[in-house]
Amino acid sequence: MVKEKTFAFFLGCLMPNRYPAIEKATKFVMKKLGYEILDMEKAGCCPAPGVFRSFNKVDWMVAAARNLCIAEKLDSDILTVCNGCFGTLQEVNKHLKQNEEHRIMVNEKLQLLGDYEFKGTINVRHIGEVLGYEIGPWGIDDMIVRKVNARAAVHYGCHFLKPTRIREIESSEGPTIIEEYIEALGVQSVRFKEQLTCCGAGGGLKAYSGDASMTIFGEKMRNIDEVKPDFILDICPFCHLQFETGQDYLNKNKECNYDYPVIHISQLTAYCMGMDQEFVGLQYQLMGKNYIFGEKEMKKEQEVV
Ligand code: 9S8
Ligand code: 9S8
Ligand code: COM
Repeated sequence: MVKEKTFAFFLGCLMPNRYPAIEKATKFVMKKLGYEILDMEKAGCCPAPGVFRSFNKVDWMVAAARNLCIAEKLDSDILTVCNGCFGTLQEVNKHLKQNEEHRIMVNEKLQLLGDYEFKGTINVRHIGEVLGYEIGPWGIDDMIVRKVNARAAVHYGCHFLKPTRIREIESSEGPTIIEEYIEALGVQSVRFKEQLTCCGAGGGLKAYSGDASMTIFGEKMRNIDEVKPDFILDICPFCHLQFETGQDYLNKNKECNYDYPVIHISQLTAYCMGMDQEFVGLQYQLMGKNYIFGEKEMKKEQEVV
């Protein structure tokens, strides 16, 4: 039996290396909501679905199963804050629970790595659906100490909803889970053209071809810029990286002039639950940019209680 209100926190690669503030914000939020967050010692890369799965499906499953075993030993469901990590871990977990032949094969290989055996006792969750469905906009009311009156361009990314038959969250054609959730934080989502397409980073594209990646991203930014949001909200550190560094790239190389703050759903939630801006990491992300939560726009905040 998995422990109630406890999660094994799967960090992935990007967040601890590039965005520790997202990690800190996530822990802050989950603690406020009464959850215990456990470290997954010796966890490795998930490994990224769009990259490793394409090269070798067996190795991809084995490496993912090893991570799943670490959480099984903690008797806890996994919490991820990254679409890619969710994509891999949720899919391999479901697949190995159902496919005995693959489970036996993967377990044989796991033995070579140490004391690991996939049993299929846990589930894998993404912060977007934990906040959006399990806790829900209705469940955070008591914890909210300030709201942000601002308009956000919500970027879902690919692996959170797709493939829908495996994710089983909601339709990838017209999702509303994140929109409805952030409304409770005072944020209005503004729809933009081609909203649900890729940010251009995933599937190894950013590493393989910076040019192709920036072409896709450039179009995304043009569509976002058309509706002039106050900030961009994401639910994935890899999309986060693309939106942050990509804007700088377009400004330097394509004569653009973007300065949209990029905020992960954990950071936004932590801020509304009272975490200091300094720790939420926003002062870093918004440095020299459009200070949504900084002095310039402080009046946009609304103290609720
Ligand atoms: S791990 Fe290694 S590259 Fe990454 S962050 Fe999220 S997807 Fe999973
Ligand atoms: S979109 Fe397409 S593959 Fe992905 S989830 Fe995060 S990075 Fe941006
Ligand atoms: C993106 C992960 S979040 S991957 O690059 O598609 O594997």
